[in-house]
Amino acid sequence: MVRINKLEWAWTLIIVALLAGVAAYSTVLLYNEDALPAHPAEYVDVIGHQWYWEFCYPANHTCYNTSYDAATNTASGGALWAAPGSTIQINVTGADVIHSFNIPAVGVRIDAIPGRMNLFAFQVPNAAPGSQYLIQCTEFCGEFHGTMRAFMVLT
Ligand SMILES: [Cu+2]
Repeated sequence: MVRINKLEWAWTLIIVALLAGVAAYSTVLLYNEDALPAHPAEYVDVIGHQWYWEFCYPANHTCYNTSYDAATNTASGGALWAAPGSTIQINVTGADVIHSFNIPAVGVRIDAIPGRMNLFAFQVPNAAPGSQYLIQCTEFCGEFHGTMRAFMVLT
């Protein structure tokens, strides 16, 4: 029969306690990471379509379809307009297939899934009004996936 001495018990229990502590701490952290702000500066509904982004502003009941021109790397028709430094909430969904809404420079990426609304909040960079941040679909969604782009424009 194997005898476990006091030292072995001690180091086993210390490790178990450490791991339990790390697990509890990171669970709370991950949970809070997804928490939405109580009063975001604005709400924007983001809808992914083959192959363009639609931005809706519930506060003034308007929607804009963005059209991207690859030749000039510009977009017209609409944008994700946001105030510098503000915290905004985006409600992201897909109209046809799965897309993914990504603003690489800001570290925002959230899937746009038909039949599902993904809620996400982030802080807009505190940069000069007029600054533009590329938005790119990052879930392969068909023929023109590569040019499924738009811009976040600071107002
Ligand atoms: Cu897409």
